[in-house]
This record gives sequence, C-alpha cells and structure tokens, in this order.
Amino acid sequence: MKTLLELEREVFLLKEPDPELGKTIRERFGVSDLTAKIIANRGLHTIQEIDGYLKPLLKNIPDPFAFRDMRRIVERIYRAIKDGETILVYGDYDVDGITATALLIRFFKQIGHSAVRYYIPDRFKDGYGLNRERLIGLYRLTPFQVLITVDCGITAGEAIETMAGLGVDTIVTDHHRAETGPPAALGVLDPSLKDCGFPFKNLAGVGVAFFLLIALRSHLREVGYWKSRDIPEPDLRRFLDIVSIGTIADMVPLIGINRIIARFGLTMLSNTSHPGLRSFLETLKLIGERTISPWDVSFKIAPRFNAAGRLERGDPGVSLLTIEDNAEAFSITHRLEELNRQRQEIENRTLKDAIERVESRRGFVSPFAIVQWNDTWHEGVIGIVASKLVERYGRSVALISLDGEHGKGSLRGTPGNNIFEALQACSPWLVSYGGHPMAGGLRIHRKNLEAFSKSFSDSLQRQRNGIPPKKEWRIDAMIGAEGIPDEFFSELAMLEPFGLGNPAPLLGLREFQIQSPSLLQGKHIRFTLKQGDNKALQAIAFNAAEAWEKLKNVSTIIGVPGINHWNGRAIPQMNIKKFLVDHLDL
Ligand SMILES: [Mn+2]
Repeated sequence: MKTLLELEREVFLLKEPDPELGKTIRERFGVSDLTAKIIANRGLHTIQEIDGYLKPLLKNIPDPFAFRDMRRIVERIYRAIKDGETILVYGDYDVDGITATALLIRFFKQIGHSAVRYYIPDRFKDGYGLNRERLIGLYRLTPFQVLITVDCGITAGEAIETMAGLGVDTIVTDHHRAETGPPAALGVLDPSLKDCGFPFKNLAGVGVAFFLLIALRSHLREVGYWKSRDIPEPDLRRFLDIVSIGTIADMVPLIGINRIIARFGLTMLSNTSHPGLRSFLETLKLIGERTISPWDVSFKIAPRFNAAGRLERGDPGVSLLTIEDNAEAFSITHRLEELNRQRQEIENRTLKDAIERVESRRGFVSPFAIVQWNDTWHEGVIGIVASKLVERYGRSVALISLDGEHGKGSLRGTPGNNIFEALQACSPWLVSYGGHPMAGGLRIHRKNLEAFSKSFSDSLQRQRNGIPPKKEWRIDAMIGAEGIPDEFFSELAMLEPFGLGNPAPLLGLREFQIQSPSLLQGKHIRFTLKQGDNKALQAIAFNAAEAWEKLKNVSTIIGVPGINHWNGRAIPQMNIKKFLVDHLDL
C-alpha cells in the first residue's frame, strides 16, 4: 500500500493490487477495470478463491462432521429425540445467542420433538455464560436430560460437572476461545479449539449451531427418522434468515461461509414469511423494494434485539423468532421498540458523559487507549458507547461500570491491536476477562483501575511497536477525469454483502466539479458530481455540515459507491465520507 497523505490522526493509503491479477479477473469474469481492481484488492490470490468470492454457493460449505465430537453429539441428540427426553437450550442475551437459541427451538419443534425448553440468562442476575446455581434451580423446577449451550459454555467446566452429577449430558456449542482446555462435556463444538478440524474458524455462535443442525439432519436421514415418522425433511435454507442476523450482529468477518450465510440469509430475510420476523421488519420499514443489508442488521435490527437483553431479559427476542401467530408478533414488536427507545436515551446520556470525561482528561487517556469508569453507568450500554468512542478517538477503549468496590467493563479495539491478548497481559489486575481480538469484557476491583489502565495501554503500545493508531483510509482506486464507468454500479452487487471483513469499496475522486450543492436539515450536503465528459452522478455527505464553507476549495473527495433505492428507482450515488482540501500525492 502506498501512503498518499499523512495527517496528525489520519492516514490516506492507496491499495496497489497485482496488475496481472486485475487483468486475469477482468478477462475471466468480464467485469470493468475498476471492479477487477477492487476484487484484486480483497486479498484473494488464486482463481478458486476469486471464483468462490464471486459465486458464493451453499453447496461449497464444508462437511459439519469435520467438527470434533460431532458424531457423538448428533447420536446423543437422536437418542434424546427417540426416548422423548427433555432438552434445555441455554443461550446468551446478545443477538448471536438469541438467534442461536431460536434456531434450535424452531428446528426441534418442526421435527416433532416438543420436549424442548430454553433459558436466556439474565445479564444482571446470572451474568454471561452457564450459571451453575441457575442451572440447578432450572433442573429442580423441571428436570432435563440433555443441555445444549449456544454461543457460550466453553469456559463452564464447573457447571457442566455439576450437571453431569445430576445425570445431565451437556453439549457445548460455542465460538469463543477457551482460556484453558475444553470442558469435560459430552461433546464440544467450537471451531477455535486447537484439535477441531473444521476449516473455517470465524463462525458466529449461531453459525456453529447451524452446522449442528446440518449434521443432525443428515444423521436423522441415516437412521431413517423422516420416513419412520412421516415428517418431511426440513429445508435448512429456510433458517438462514435468523442465522444471518446473528452472524452479522456478532461482528464476525463476512468472508467465506459467513459471506455465504449473509448473502442467502439476507435474501431470505427480505422475503421472510415468518410471522414474528415479518411483523418486526414491517414496523422497521425494511420490507420493500431492496434487499436488507448488513448495515440494516447492525444498526436497525440488532439494537432492538439487544435492547431487551441490555435493559431486562433477552426472552422477547427468542419469542419473536419462534412464535407462529400474528397478534403476539405485533405486541412483542412494540415491546422491543419501546425498550430500544429507552436504551437509546441511556446510551446518549452515557456517551455524552464519557466524552466530557475524555475531553477534560479524567480517567485514563493515552495515544493508545482510553479507560473511563463511573458509578452511574448502565452496564447494558457501555459496549455500544465504547464502540462509538473508538470511532471518535481512533484508539482502543475500555468503559467500566462500577458498583461498590466491583467494576464490570466492556472493551472495543482498533485494527492492528488485539484486545484479548492485551487483557491477558493485564490479568494480574483483573478478577476475570474474556473476548476476541476486537472486543472483550472484564471484571475488576476499584482499587486496581489505575494500574490496569496503565498496563492495558502499555500492552497495546507494545503490540503496535510504539506507533499510535491513526484512522486509516484504505482507498481502492483513485479516479480522475475518466470518471466511474457506467457498468460499475451494476457490478457492485457481485461484491455484496458489504460489512466487516468485506468492506464496501472506497474510491478517491479528483478532477471533478461539485454542482448545485445544498444543505439538508442543516447537516447533510447533497450535490451533483461531474467528472470530465462523464454523466453527472448524485452524491450525498451525511453529517458533513462543517465541510460546507470549504466546499469550493476541496480538491479530493473520498466516498463509497452505492445505489439509492427511492420511489421504485435505483439511482447510482456516491456516499461521501471525506472532503480534502489537501492534494493526495499520486
Ligand atoms: Mn457470539
């Protein structure tokens, strides 16, 4: 990558794909120069990889029996179905956990096994993961013989042992990393286990649960279940709508299998006939002429499911995804809407408070990390607020909500840092912790806040060899007077869906004219973009009012090409992300 311009907290980089690769893609797939360049920029090297990217097909997903323990697990579940044993599905209160729970419940009901219940832990009373006391309580209330965890369980050795003592077989399905070895369960499905042969390591929790169903369906076929019970074999593609919601919401990269799930799942979702989902999506005005996008999932759908778990219980989300009647769907949709409104209020208040603390240099602020703590913050929203601070300040953020001497924290990272490894380095100061490279959670004593902050920042600094993070603009191509080719906008669909790991293309434009700009609602700028002899292109810059005054002096603009669906028409549009007065050196 070539550095075009470096500012204090931002750097503008131009990707430089292998020209031979670009040429091969152009000739083989018949796409424009620009599209070929963008594909070559995605880090795909072989023709097979490029083929897989341009034609993401369900038939290309790997064998579910490549998972360690899968055979033993499906045999045990089959025995439970045959003997009418009760299965308890234990989920998580986030969207991944909620969708994974709903997925299994729907499947078991559909195949005629009604002895199935679920439990979504209470974030405040039970905490994350398998809660031993809660499980004993649930068992005493109504015994169950098989426990299936989804999106959790990999670190729950103790609870699993206790349940084994009560005669319960536990099946763990998770995608989190284990700090120690896997628990002694009947079976453990987790692609991140060292001895797990499943080739794709980036599944969300709901993705792991989906592969369990693929394997279970095939096992039930082998034992002649469908024939003997006269039940049609379920079409698992019909479940991809909820699998895609959990996958996108959990921020796993939309590459490989996840991209296949998202691509088919979002199409299913946009045409869903499930009464709960349909009522919900209609309220959000997402049922219409265009396909639901990962952005819609992340910013409209997921927050509503999450709001329930953040403020009280995640159960309404599971109910919505598993019910079969319209009237109930309507009332749950409204409940989720109301909870989301409350969540938004609390979040805005917390964000404002956190920004004030950063700007007045309270808590801990370094070029590598921001750590802030407060007694009044609601622990249900600190994760979202931390993400917004990362976006704003371009460095890793930890927010800690204190209750007496104890604190619970949420962490979010920047590319180029590994939050989980940084937490490992700080473990002497922590009660417990867990997470991924990009996000994590912790428990801490108040007295260790300062020491943790310093140690966290030092560790991030070491990871970056002492160079502070900057906001990176990774530009796919610079476009001059030649303009963007017409066919490019229709080729965009081949690259979708865009999201984490498969970002929307970013273009830098020079030698253009900005025609008839207007300021919308005092905050957005709309204009017509003209390059050379090319047709004029519609452009919009959201929340860019501060650029209004300098518009005449702008020499380069950076934006994302897209399609604006409006009134039954699809109009190419540039979504402008940055106006630059400086020249980018080419
Ligand atoms: Mn998850």
